[in-house]
Parts: sequence; structure tokens; C-alpha cells
Amino acid sequence: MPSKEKKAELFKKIHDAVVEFEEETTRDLCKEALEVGIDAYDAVMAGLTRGMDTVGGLYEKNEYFVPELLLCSDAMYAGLEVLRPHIKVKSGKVNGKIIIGVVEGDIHDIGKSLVKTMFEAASWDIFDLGKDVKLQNFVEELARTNADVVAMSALMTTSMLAMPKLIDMLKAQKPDVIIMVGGAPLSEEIAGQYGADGYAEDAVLAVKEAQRLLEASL
Ligand code: B1M
Repeated sequence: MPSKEKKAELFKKIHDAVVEFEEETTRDLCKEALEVGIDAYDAVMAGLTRGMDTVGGLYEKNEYFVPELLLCSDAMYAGLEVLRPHIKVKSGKVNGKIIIGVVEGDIHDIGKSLVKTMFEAASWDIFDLGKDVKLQNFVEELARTNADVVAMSALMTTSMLAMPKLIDMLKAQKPDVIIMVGGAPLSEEIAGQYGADGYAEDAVLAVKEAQRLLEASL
């Protein structure tokens, strides 16, 4: 096992590579992290995701603009591709079927992809609709798959406003479907106001909450 210092050093390097949009370096550092025995999930959270947090701060300070955000996102995704197959999540007593997507008007899909990765690692059946998904597409996918859970993501205070309408549409289609919402502008309180069954602050908690809600519904 790597020392605490070695881990911290590699996380910092991964963070910096994302911030400096060095796609190839991010990929290589993530491979190195796996080779030295670092947990893949820790590398995602302490390296890649922290990098994106810093990028967000630079954007807010007008030091980075949309082109830089796109390049940083590419670096983040390059690292995630390396780490994704190695992420382990404890499976619950039951694993369900889940539809996941980013609501219409919103193209931020990094968080959604992390959530999807965690559900994959927990052996759920996943139907990923992608980003900027028309509300009707969620409803049609629910009719097609009869999924247990629908998880919707939004990163903007504007796009999240579509969620209550979508929740009504989904509940009309399948009254007992479990609906979860997430994304930076959401909160437990807003989820309740929107009529969602669950909310999760991050990708790992999303799996735990979905497992809890599904077990409670059986
Ligand atoms: Co834009 N963007 N962006 N952006 N972007 C934000 C969101 C913003 C907050 C930046 C800012 O102004 N401070 C702001 C939104 C403001 C608002 O709320 N109104 C913003 C804006 C304004 C915009 C544009 C309008 C900019 C423009 O064009 N002028 C435009 C929007 C276009 C559109 O969507 N229609 C835009 C575009 C982009 C890029 C394409 C360049 C790029 C996205 C690339 C991509 O996703 N493929 C981008 C990025 C990278 C960001 C920031 C910097 C980072 C977002 C991110 O990936 N975070 C962001 C600023 C910030 O967040 N500080 C910003 C990392 C990710 C891991 O976190 O997505 O929160 P997050 O996911 C977490 C949790 O939230 C949770 O789990 C995840 C992992 O633990 N979670 C869920 C997420 N979904 C969940 C679903 C669940 C459960 C948990 O289901 C149950």
C-alpha cells in the first residue's frame, strides 16, 4: 500500500493535470495510482473531482472560460475511463433497474457519469439517457424498461426547474416508481418540495439511497 504522503502527492498531481487540462498526463497518473494500489474511487474523488472543483472556481473568477472548461472536462473523462472499471461499491440486498439522465436544457454530464459509474459498480441495470434529455424521453424509457428508479441530474438553477413537471409525468406513468434527484443546485429540501422520493449529494450516497428506497418498497 502506498504511504499517506505518496497518495496525497498523486492526488495533487491528478488534480493539477485536470486543472491544466493535460489529458494524457491525467490518464497516465490514474494508471499510476492503480499500479501503486490506490483505491480507484479515492482517486476519482480526491484527484479528478477536486480538480473540477478548482476549475469551477477559476471559471467564477473569470480566469477560465468555456473552452478551458471543456478541455478540463476531457481530462477528467480520460482519467475516469481508466479508473471506472476498478471502482468497487458494496452491493445492497437488492439491485434494481435505473434510468438516469440530465434534464433538458442542461449539458453538464460529468456528475451524472459519476453517478452512473457507481451504479454500474453496484451491479444495477442502467439505462443512461445522456444529457439534455427531453422530458418525454424519460417517460418513454420508463414505459419501455419498467425501471424501479429514475435518477435525474441538473447542474443549473434554470434547468432544475423542469424537475417537478418531470416527476409528475413519471408518477402518472408509474405511480410507484422511485424518483431521485441530484446535482449541485439541488438539496434535500428542494427534492422534497419537488415531490422526489430521494436526494443524494454525491455519487456513492446516490447508490446507498437508491438501495434503501428500493428495499423499503419491497
Ligand atoms: Co457550466 N456552469 N456552463 N460547463 N460548469 C456551472 C454549472 C456553473 C455553476 C458555473 C458558474 O457560473 N459558477 C454555471 C451554472 C449557473 C447556474 O446555476 N445558473 C454554469 C454555466 C452558466 C454554464 C453555461 C451556461 C456557460 C455558457 O455557455 N456561458 C453552459 C451551459 C450550457 C447548458 O447546459 N445549456 C456551461 C457549459 C459547461 C461546459 C460544457 C463547458 C462544462 C460541462 C462539461 C460536461 O459536463 N461534460 C461546464 C462545467 C465543467 C462547469 C463546472 C465548472 C463544473 C461542473 C462539474 O462537472 N463539476 C460548473 C461550476 C461548478 O460546479 N463549480 C459549471 C464536477 C461534478 C463531479 O460535480 O456535477 O455537481 P457535480 O456532480 C456531483 C453531485 O452534484 C452529485 O454527484 C456528483 C459526483 O459526486 N450528482 C448527483 C450529480 N448529479 C446527480 C444525480 C443524482 C445524484 C447525485 O441522482 C440521484
